[in-house]
Amino acid sequence: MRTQVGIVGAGPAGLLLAHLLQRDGIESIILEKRTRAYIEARIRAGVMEHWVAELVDEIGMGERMRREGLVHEGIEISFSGRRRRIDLKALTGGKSIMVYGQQEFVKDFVAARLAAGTPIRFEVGEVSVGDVTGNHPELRFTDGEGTPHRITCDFIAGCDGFHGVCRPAIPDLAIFERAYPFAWLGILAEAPPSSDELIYSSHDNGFALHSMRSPELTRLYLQVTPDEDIAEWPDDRIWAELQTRLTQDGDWRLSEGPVLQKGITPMRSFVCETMRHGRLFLAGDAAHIVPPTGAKGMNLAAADVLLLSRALAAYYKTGAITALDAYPARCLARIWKAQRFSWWMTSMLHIFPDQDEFGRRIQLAEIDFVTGHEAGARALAENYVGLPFDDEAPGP
Ligand code: FAS
Ligand code: PHB
Repeated sequence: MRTQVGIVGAGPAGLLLAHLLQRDGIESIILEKRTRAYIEARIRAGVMEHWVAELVDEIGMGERMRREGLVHEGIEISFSGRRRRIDLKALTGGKSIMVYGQQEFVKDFVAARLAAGTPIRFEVGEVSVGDVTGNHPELRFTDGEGTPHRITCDFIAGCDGFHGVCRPAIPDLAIFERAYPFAWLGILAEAPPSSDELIYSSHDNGFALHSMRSPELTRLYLQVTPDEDIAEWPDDRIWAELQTRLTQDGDWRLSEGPVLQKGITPMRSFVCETMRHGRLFLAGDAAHIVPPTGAKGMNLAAADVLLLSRALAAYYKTGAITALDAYPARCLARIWKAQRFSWWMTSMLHIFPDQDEFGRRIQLAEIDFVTGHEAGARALAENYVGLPFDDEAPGP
């Protein structure tokens, strides 16, 4: 087989990239190791930055998102027995966030890609990346019957997530990482959201988050230890702890309901600054991981592939390689700002095992400043809705 851009991974990065490339007349093939049903059922991110929702509209993919997604103009932060609202819209000149589950985004884009004729090979095995230093790198894989195949490409996009095979195919990686001394236990509950907006809560017992997926589905998270055993958390224990941590101001109760899904997500910050090797380009979680406190994961993946699609379009249109050469630096300028914001939100709102009383009071004072003073609130709001792209980012 032959294609212009071989894409490994049918997550948000790979699917959005294929869509953007096709708009510029660039063909691609997507290799995905899981089944279509699996990737469309995987519960992950929930919050889209303002520009991502606008991009989805602009590329003609916004119909169901606008019908079923929830536009939020603010978030709330609960601490020291009170709850304060951050008015995202007022603080950012009219921007908001779109609450639309990642799995819905994936469903929409898989359907659109298949309808447009982009080959998505599901349930592939043994994917490997050939020599990418030449002009026609190869992707090798086996299909569902174990038959080996090769795809000759002009470029390969490694959109295969944190545990993929593309990053390891790059020599001499420059990696930066930090592990956090806690994880998130997340549940999806068949219960109407108890508030119209997201509530981030910092309680002496630990962090909790109230989010949602629809008027019928609530998405909730609890800070737990990094090696927590989900078997130790029956539904009634989860609800009791969520009630304690989220109902700090006393007169508010969380609506409960059947727990449809539960899981534990580790918390880490990770950046691989080597986002390119020859004609292999990494995008999304293949290159970086953020703690989900800042709701940046999926949004960073979208930013990477927007920049990559523009660079590839310039190459195919004029043969120019300037934007391809500048790709890592331009992505990393945004990635590190999202890493800082995610680290800051995580450090401000979670209880650390080695934290003393002084440290807790500093945290509460910071939350008080951020929620009670415009300068602090604006800094949070601008990052939360998505920073403007840094057009003068460093790069060749
Ligand atoms: P993805 O990991 O989504 O997609 C990679 C794809 O590549 C997958 O479909 C995988 O099956 C495939 N793949 C991997 N190896 C392959 C191989 N060898 N061959 C072929 N295909 C291969 N972000 C938030 O903002 N908020 C959240 O609440 C949140 N919760 C999360 C919970 C979990 C459990 C995880 C793991 C992540 C969460 N994230 C969250 C982050 C998440 O949303 C990512 O940022 C987002 O999925 C990134 O998209 P991709 O880069 O496309 O990677
Ligand atoms: C979610 O709805 O899954 C969600 C929202 C905000 C976050 C993390 C996760 O910071």
